[in-house]
Amino acid sequence: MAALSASCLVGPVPFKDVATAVDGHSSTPEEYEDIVSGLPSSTALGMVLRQYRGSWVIQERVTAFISLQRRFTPRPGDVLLASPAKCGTTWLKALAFATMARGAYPPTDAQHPLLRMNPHECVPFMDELFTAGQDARLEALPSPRLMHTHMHHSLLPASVTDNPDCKIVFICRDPKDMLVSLWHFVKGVRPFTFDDLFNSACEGKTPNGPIWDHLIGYWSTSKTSPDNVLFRYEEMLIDPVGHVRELARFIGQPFSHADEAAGIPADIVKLCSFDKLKGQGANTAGSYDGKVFSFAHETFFRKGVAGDWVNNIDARDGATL
Ligand code: PAP
Repeated sequence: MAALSASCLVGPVPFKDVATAVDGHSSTPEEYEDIVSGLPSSTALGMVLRQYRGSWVIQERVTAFISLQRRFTPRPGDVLLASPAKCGTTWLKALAFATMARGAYPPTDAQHPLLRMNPHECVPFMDELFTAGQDARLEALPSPRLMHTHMHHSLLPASVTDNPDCKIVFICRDPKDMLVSLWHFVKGVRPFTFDDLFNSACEGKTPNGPIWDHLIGYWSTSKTSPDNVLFRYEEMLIDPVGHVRELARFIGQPFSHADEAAGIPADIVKLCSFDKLKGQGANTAGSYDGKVFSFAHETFFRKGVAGDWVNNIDARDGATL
């Protein structure tokens, strides 16, 4: 599809349609490299991690996070999705995009973007764009923008966290299910065992670890700030329509009586359901190609259930898969 011209659009638009029209590249100041080399480091799971402001960050991402903190300028209406890895990001991206963009793209539209592209192509991953020096692509997006990060809350710039015009939606999940999901996701491409992963996670040394600090950071702000909301993957599975309503309210686009009468919330849930998305050609083929990692689109869809850890982790001994 031809790249969209962002100037005449209302967001969010499918990121992939706009991104190809912009080729922003920003260099990393040497000063950032000096900061990275002075940080504590640890090798875990075949990766070099740096401890940056309490979080273990993949070395290649640290300069990106510094750039993001210093250069990212939020706009009124921005919505930031946040999550640890493997907690339901793909689903939340789909639901948030379908909810925010329902005016331009009704969820029953046969041409809906989520039927032709992976949710990660619809909603940009800020950490990767700053790592790849492609953050100018975010500037090309029309407002309101919908974006995603795996960063800890404590690493986000104050211009985002102290900004009532910028909403943050965090999704979390039982860490045991998260680890099992992560293991299946990376096992073909990473040289470590599940025991290695489990033990590293218990030491806090996974990318964007420790998991508990990641959760507590967003959980506590969700309790104190009306601009932060926390969703649990397990609760979303039980009541997806209720969560879509809450999401729409939270971002300031509540469903009208007409939307409800037309069944829009249920249609969004149906469009973004595990089975529907997993079966789309855009998700059975193609790949996500980042500067640090590449993954086939199909690997973002495995089981989509809660509690699968019982089939994978021996509760008496900890981990073995
Ligand atoms: P990411 O961090 O790489 O983006 P993320 O989407 O957060 O991954 O998590 C993937 C999990 O969400 C997978 O869980 P599982 O391994 O336990 O099965 C994946 O199956 C699940 N998932 C993906 N899409 C959906 C969906 N539409 N509904 C429910 N679960 C989903």
